[in-house]
Amino acid sequence: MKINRVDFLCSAVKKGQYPAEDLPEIAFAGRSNVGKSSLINLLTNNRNAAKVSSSPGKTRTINFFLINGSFRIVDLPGYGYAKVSKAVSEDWGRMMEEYLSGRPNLVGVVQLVDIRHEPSAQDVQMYDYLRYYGLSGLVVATKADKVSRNEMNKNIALIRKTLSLEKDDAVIPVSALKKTGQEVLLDKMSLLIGAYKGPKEKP
Ligand SMILES: Nc1nc2c(ncn2[C@@H]2O[C@H](COP(=O)(O)OP(=O)(O)OP(=O)(O)O)[C@@H](O)[C@H]2O)c(=O)[nH]1
Ligand SMILES: [Mg+2]
Repeated sequence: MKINRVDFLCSAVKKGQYPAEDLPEIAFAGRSNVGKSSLINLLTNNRNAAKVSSSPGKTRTINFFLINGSFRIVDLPGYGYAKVSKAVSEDWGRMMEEYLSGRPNLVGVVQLVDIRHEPSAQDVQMYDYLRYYGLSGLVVATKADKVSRNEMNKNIALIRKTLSLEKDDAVIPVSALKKTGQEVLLDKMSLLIGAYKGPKEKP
């Protein structure tokens, strides 16, 4: 799959602000500063599609992007940023829960982890949550340019073990800096979109 068009649609903090449920969506989750926005810019080949910043906690809303006029990429707010107040982190939990548990056109979530570190307790919690909702299976290890090939293999094995991945789950190393790994991820995303059969029945 190639992305040749990206349109920013809207930022939302609650359901009433989401776009219609008419197109399949793939969301990106991960701790603050892991590189979610940078990855979206890499995939869409657009340096400014999503805001990237050197100060963590930049993305505080759920941001919807229309891709090739046919599906959406959703940039979720990051977790694990120590400096946010209790009120902000409660808002975060409510916002994520509302989106992840109640979006019938969500086909999958790409979980991002930093290739340099063992996944944190919150990463594990997030991935378990995705698994519970049937949204798991695709993990991206970001900032692959920061490790040697040797370390890469070792760290990917650690990521697989810590997140208790199944054999069929993928861990894809990517680098937004070196622009590597995006084709493999786009192909996986294309499979998810292709398998979409319309919105899930609401319970
Ligand atoms: N070396 C390197 N740096 C990266 C890469 N991807 C992102 N970064 C840097 O990591 C920092 C955070 O990137 P963002 O894309 O804003 O991260 P985010 O996950 O969207 O962060 P929040 O919006 O705060 O949740 C920025 O300084 C990026 O330049 C990468 O592949 N390699
Ligand atoms: Mg961001």
